[in-house]
Parts: sequence; structure tokens; C-alpha cells
Amino acid sequence: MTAWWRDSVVYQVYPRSFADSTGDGVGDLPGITAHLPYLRDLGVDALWLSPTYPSPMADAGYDVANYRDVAALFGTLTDMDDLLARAHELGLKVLLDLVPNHTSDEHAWFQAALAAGPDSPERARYLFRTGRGEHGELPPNNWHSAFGGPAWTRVPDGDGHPGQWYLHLFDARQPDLNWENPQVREEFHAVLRFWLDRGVDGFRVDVAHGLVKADGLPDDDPALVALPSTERHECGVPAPMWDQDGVHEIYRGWRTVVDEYDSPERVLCAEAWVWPLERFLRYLRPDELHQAFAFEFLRTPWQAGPLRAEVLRLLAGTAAVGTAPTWVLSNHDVVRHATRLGYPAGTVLPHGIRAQDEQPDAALGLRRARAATTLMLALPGSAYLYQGEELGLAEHTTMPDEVRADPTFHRTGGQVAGRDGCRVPMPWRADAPAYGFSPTGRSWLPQPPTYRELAADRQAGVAGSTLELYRTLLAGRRRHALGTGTLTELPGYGPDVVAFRVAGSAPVAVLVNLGAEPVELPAGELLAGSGELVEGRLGQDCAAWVLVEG
Ligand code: ISL
Repeated sequence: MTAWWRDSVVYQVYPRSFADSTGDGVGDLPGITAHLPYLRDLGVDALWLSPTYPSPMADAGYDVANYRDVAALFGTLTDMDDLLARAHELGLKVLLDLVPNHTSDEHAWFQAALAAGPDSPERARYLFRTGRGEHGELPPNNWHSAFGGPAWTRVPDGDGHPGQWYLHLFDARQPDLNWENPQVREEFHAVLRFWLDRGVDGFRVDVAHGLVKADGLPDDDPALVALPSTERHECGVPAPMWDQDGVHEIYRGWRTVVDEYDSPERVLCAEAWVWPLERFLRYLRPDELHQAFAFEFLRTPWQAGPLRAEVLRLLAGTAAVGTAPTWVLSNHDVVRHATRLGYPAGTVLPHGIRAQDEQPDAALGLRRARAATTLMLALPGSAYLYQGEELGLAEHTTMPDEVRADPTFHRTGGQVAGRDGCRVPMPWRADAPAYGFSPTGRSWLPQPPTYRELAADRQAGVAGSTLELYRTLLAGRRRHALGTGTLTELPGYGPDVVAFRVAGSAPVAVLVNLGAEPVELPAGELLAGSGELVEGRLGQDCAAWVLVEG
């Protein structure tokens, strides 16, 4: 029997913004539990919760102060147990977000490290170093934080004078752990067990490519060190802080722990921004992580050739290591695909969009986003959805700077808008306060007025709505076992058409038309379409599934 995760559709819940049960304007665990039937009816197999641990929230919870509890803002451990129990009752699996690269500066270990001083065992759990320069006044190396600014912060010594520096690949409030230290390794095995024993079905692994750093923390190439992190990965020159060979031994250890829990099987999914493909596939070897997000698919421009090539490339690559791809189009770190695709193909988007930036063509973006999802959900492998994409939510592209919370915005002195625009609270009911997100109408980030028409209650049961399209696709995918199917190219279509035959329990033709010329559909039953047909033919930026003859 195929393992459940091989073809599962996982829905990412961003807890702050899903559903607020208390009225404080921030989503919480009881809010999520109350909406689990919605997820069951949508037709997903599992949910992944972005972090809900106690945290000072310097990076929206990706700065964990205690790995074995729940933040009061989100509820209690009992609320988590209730969520797990209810989800399982409804046949939904639950993944948590594990953040192993760094802790919060409020974690007891970091506080102890500050108090203990240089050369102590407490500091050896992190990456403290003496600075360069005559008085140690310069950072130990030239690395940059992924959020902007230097990757090092200096702390005072016991006598109040400037002392050592510590490494943080992200915010200064997210000190990197030292994964060469056996205590760190043991601690994370124990954390995995803590949650697996409570019934959690797996973990998404944050920054999975970052845990091990090159020996001696050498300078990065000065010409490359300041590149935005994705470009730094792509440039083909190995970086001393990412994708080091030593990281794989850690995952082999985790796999052993996770494999002790086999009924049901538990899963580990890597967030690993790693190029080229051969390096990426190493994370997916049979004794390492089960899944790793296909970010290269997410980044593929809306053009038939590149899309076709990326699908085939990733299917072949993952097959070579005995697994299948993990497709994704949106998450809490990237501009939502309904907005991304509303720009001309190949536009290099800034990290977040502001009112003064060029605005997307919203209708075009939504049309293409629906087509992109129609393609994705037909593909063999697993797929991750990000909350709100099933409503066709766009990025909030005109949010006032005063309300921004992403440390990227603040660390770059406002140069980079950051990720708040994709993290806006969900609209559930068009006519309720905060569109049904919160009983008091409060909302930690403002919702744009366009969310009203997109509210879930406006779309449920409405033929042709984005919500109903997702439901149709998810039901069809399940019925025809597309996730475990085999994919071949369908011959006979022009260069602007992506055309595949996916043979699950029955053969389904999947077509995406990226050209201006309408395209004839193959004979068979039309199972789903992302847009209206033009005289029976598939229009531009539309996709369809047709159940074809054996
Ligand atoms: O490529 C990158 C660095 O190599 C980045 O894209 C990085 O992997 C990404 O920003 C990591 O994101 C994750 O960890 C961050 C957190 O802010 C994000 O929300 C989370 O998804 C720090 O924990």
C-alpha cells in the first residue's frame, strides 16, 4: 500500500490569521478546531500548522522560546490535544512546524548562554565567536541575515563591556543553534518524541538546509554574500551557511526516531531552498526526509515551456530517489499566486508589494492562479495549499507600512515590504465583523475590502467559484487516484499548451492553455475547468481535466 503522505494534499494553516475565537484579533487553536469540518469538506488530507509555540513573536512564532508548549496567544496544550483529536476524528492528519535552525532569544538556553559568558558549555549550544579587529569590534565573518543587515549581533560581557558576537541567519532575536553540539541533537530527538507521542502526524522542517555551517565559519564570497537568499542559492557557488553535507546525518537520525512511530506512518517535510536539483534530491533519500517543497515549481514563470519542463524534471528527479514531488504554489513567505501571476510572465517580484509599486492585474492573476492549481492538483505526488488560496485570495498589496509586522520590513529600513501581505486574516462571512475572522471585528492585520466578495460563505455552493473549483479538483483527484498516477506528455498540442495524461485509477487529460488561440479538448467527460470554455474550447490562461478513454 502507498504511504499516506505520498499523494496527500496538505493545507497550511497560518494560525494567527485563520480564525479568532477569543476576539483579540489573533487567530487561535480553538478557532482552527471549529473550522476543521470546513477542511474536511474541502477535501484535503491533512493540515500543517505554522508555529504555535510560546514565543515573543519577533518573527511571528518562528522564534521559539519553548518547544514543548503552546503560546498563550493561541491557547493551551489541551487545546492542541483537542485539535488533534477532532482532526483525527474527521480523518485529517496534523503536521506541526519544527524550527531547528534557531531558537528565540527568550529560550532558556539562550538566556543561560548570555549569563554564562564566553567559553561556557551554555554558549556552546549557539554560535558565539569573538569579533575581528583589534578590539573584536568587527563581526566574526561577512555573512548577512536573510532578513537584511548583518548576521551577527554583539552582546555585552559580564562587566558590561562589548563582548562576543552570536550568529543569526535570520532576525537578531533568532540565534542559530550549534548543531555540532550533541545536546542540541538530543534535544530535538526529544522534541520530536514529545509531539509524536501526543499523536502529531509529522512536521514541516523550517530552514532544513541551514542547520550545519561550514567548518570555521569562513567568509562568504564578497561578491555574492549580499544577494537575496534565493538568488544566492541559484548562483551555483556553494554558500558556507546553506546546504552543507553534514546536515544529512541529522535527518538520518530524525528518520530513525520518526520511523519508530508507524501506525500511522509519520512524515517530515523539508523547507529547503536548495539548487541544483541533484543537491535538493539528497534531502529525499530513502533514509532522510519524506518530502521537500518544490519551490522551483512555485517560481516557474507562467510560460508553457518552463512549466512543462519543470514538471517532467521534478517527477524524473524524485523518481530516481524512489519518491514523488511535493508541489506548492503559495505559502506564508511568498507573494500569493493569485497576485504573482497577475504580472507579466518573468517579472521579478520584490519581496512583498506596496501601494507605490506596480499593482497586479487582479482578474488575470486569479484566472491564471485557478489554472495553475488545476494543473498542480492533477500531478502525481503530494501538494500543499496555503490557507485562503481556495478562496482565490490575493496578496494585500496596499497595506499601510505602519501596520507591518514582518522583521524583513524593519531590518531593511523599510526597503523591502516583506511578507505581511500574504498573511492577512481569512474572510469567512461577507457580512460579519472582520468578515467572520473575529467575533469583535478585530484583526491583527487589516483585511482589504476585496476580501468581502471572496468570503467563504459567498462562494460555498456557487458553481464556478474558486472554492467550488478546489472542491471539485480535490474530489476528482481522490476519485481517480491522480496523486499516485503516472504522467506522460500528451502529443499533438502546440508550444503554448501544457498537456499531460495522468493515469491514476483512470486516465485523465490535463491541459493548460497559455496561448491566445483556444484549444480543442480531447474527447471524454469534462471533470473540471478553471474557466469558461469558448465554444467548447479551452481559452487562454485556462486549464481543464478530461476523463479520457483508456
Ligand atoms: O532561502 C532562504 C534562506 O536560505 C530563505 O528563503 C529561507 O529559507 C526562508 O526565509 C526560511 O523561512 C522560514 O524560516 C524563517 C521564517 O521567517 C519563515 O517564515 C519560515 O518559513 C525563519 O524561521
